Amino acid sequence: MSYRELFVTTQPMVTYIKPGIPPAVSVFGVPFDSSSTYRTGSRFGPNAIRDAFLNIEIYSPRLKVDLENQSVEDLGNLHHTANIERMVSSVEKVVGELVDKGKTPAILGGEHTLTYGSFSAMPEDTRIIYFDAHFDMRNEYSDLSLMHATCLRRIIDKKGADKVIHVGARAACAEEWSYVEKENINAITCEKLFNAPRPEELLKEAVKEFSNVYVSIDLDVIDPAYAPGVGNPEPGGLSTHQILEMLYALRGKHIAGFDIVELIPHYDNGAASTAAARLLAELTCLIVLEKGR
Ligand SMILES: [Mn+2]
Repeated sequence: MSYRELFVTTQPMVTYIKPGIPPAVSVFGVPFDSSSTYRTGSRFGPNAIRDAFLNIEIYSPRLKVDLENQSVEDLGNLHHTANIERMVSSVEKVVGELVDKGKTPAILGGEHTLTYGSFSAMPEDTRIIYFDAHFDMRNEYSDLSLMHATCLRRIIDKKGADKVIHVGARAACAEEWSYVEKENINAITCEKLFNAPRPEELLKEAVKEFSNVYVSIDLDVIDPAYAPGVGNPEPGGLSTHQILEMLYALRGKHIAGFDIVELIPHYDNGAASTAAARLLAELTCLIVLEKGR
């Protein structure tokens, strides 16, 4: 053993490997925020989530999985670029390579735009569960056709509306609401969620027929009272407890990959970053359970 191994840490990287146990997830960060429409700074999100993750308990009493006994690998962050197409194409290539190797990508944003790249690399039978306060289904915004307010629209253009389950909408322009209706998109809006006795049952029902899912979480789906550090805060959202219940409803599904996006540490008080870390931990535990480890 060297002094480096004894005294020097690689944190905030969250790699820890238990001998003989392949990594449950392969974490990588996408420090990209060049097309943010309101507050910028989500490029600082990935390391803030890592930092929070290193400071929460990673035993899940609910799922009875102890991540201390599992392996997680952290690949680091994507090289910074301000070019949207280049970022999206790099994400698609990295995710495609991970999927080919049988690994499960866990992506930390950065802007939601990255999901266009990551979901493009998913196998054709994968459905996306898109948690967001917004629909992200504008056709164009800020003179851009691919950016974080149009991301899901571009995914639908490419993969089809039947691939999408949207959860948590409460803020979108009139054109997006009519687009959702016209395309018959499965949207579990906040209005539906808050009128259901057990909101997580709505998601359970929506994914009933699907075995492979990709989970994309814009932290603004959570109410700003619980997660203030996001790019486009929107009142009237889920509590942290409610989104966790939604994730537990996915127990038994094959989660092919996931992302947690739009954290802006500079507007946060620690609530959104620890919520992101908790979501990272619980999603990883669900993956461990599904892999039967
Ligand atoms: Mn959003």
